[in-house]
Amino acid sequence: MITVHHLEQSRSHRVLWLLEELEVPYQIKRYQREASMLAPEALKKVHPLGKSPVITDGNQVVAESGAILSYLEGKYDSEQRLTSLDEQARLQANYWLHYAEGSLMPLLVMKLVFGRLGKAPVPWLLRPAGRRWARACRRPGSISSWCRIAR
Ligand SMILES: N[C@@H](CCC(=O)N[C@@H](CS)C(=O)NCC(=O)O)C(=O)O
Repeated sequence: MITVHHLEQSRSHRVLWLLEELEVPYQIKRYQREASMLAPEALKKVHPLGKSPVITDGNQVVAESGAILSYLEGKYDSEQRLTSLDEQARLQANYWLHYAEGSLMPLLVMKLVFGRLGKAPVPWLLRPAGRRWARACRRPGSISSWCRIAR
């Protein structure tokens, strides 16, 4: 039986979505974030990365959401319901699989971080500077292109 080590508000949803689509039985082990928003130490006992998602499938442990999706597709989509035989379509699917984590996610994380610069738990004395920096990032043509894209 597959176990999904699921951290609240995390990329683990990518894995749950695929398992549902493939109609593969699984169980969920839930983890709560620490006050710091980091994953609890318990996740390091499953995989040294200590992040979610991670799955166990018998003795096999697989971490990294993209790697997990590839593993599940390879092992559990034997009827090729989600895997296209067409090479171009497969390349496209692979592109989007890696784009999500490799290119899109860093921008979304920056957006999240910039959005919090002016708020607690940033010390109140630093919040005005944080807000100014976040505003500067939102102005067209400002600071750097990665900032603009993250808006
Ligand atoms: N590239 C990894 C990222 C894993 C990751 O950063 N997961 C976040 C949740 S979405 C996490 O565990 N955060 C808590 C922490 O970093 O301690 C993946 O795609 O699985």
